Amino acid sequence: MRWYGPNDPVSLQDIRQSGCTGVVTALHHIPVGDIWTMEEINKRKQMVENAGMTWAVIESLPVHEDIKKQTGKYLQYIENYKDSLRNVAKCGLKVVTYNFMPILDWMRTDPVYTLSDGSKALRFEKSAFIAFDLFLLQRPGAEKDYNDEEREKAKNRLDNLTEDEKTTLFNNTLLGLPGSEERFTVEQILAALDTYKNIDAQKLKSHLFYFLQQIVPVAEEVGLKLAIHPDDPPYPILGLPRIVSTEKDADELLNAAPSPANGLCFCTGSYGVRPDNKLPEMVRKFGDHIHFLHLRNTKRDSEGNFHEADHLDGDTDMVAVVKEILQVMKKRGQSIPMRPDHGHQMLDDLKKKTYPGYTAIGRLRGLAELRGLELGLASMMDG
Ligand code: DNO
Repeated sequence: MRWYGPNDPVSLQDIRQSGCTGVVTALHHIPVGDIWTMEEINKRKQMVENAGMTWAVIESLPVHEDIKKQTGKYLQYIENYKDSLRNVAKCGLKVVTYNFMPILDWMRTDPVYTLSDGSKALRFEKSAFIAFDLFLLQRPGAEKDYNDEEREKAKNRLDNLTEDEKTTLFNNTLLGLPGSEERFTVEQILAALDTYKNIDAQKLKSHLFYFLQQIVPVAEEVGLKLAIHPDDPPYPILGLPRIVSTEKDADELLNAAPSPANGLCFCTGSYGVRPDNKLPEMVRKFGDHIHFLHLRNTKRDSEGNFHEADHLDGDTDMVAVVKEILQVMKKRGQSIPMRPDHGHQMLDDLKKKTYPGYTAIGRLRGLAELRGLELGLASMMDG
């Protein structure tokens, strides 16, 4: 499971009791771009080991915005990243997760969407998102990103919101950075978006490829595996390019710096939002380069909305995906670290304040189901 560190309301002991043997975590207190020192890494590693688990996977070693834009001190930040990789390897860690999404990480319009059983899920509602973009954020030039029908639906959606609901939508959408309570203000987000006005998908890709060509040889040399997390949701938002959304994107970035160290965090929840991503086939194709797995499920509707479904339910055929993963692990002769990504807020957790998607019980349910599925399938394949 993911652990956000000492401030996470879900403790290491909770995580251990859920059956985890390891946690994935990050040094969220270190400013993005600064070097992770061995002292800080070892301190965290010790905490995890004292709780009877291991820390082999980092999620995430964040990439500074200057690197994504190739502005300012980006060359220095790339050198810092290399130093962090070297330190991480010296401390015995194995996998480094990162993403290349401009400005924002994952985005949802509602972190407490109520399901029919009363539990709460993360949801992305297209009209609400467009209403936020056009009328609450009032992003310059946003109109041209949507057609007449989308704009009209968004206007109706806005007209049906109370002032409080508008504030909630605004805050939800700009939740921004996982692991922090930080939200952007309108001014901050508009200013940040403006800095990307001359960066299209092709340019952002070239920046990612340059970054990879710099860091992959270092990762390979020190025995680390890199795992890039896909865009969530897997398409452009707020006029920002998103370049790790499809099978083709993954193919291109792996070819930009060919090495066993250059790999993917295969997040079924993110890739799975696009019907054109065929997940079992992707696992088969990218098998040797999948260094970390996020397993979760989403349910789309015809309006372009999606919410996070139960781990074994939804649009992704989790049985088919896990079968392919087992084949890959057999072929490679090693297991791939996996975490149940996100979980519903349910039972006692409905009364608690936790990071959206990261309650203990919902993730425990997902983990238990996925482990059962894996064991069952593995024994059938062996037999
Ligand atoms: C969301 C997570 C992402 C992920 C980063 C990796 O819950 O899966 O925030 O950690 O994109 O860099």
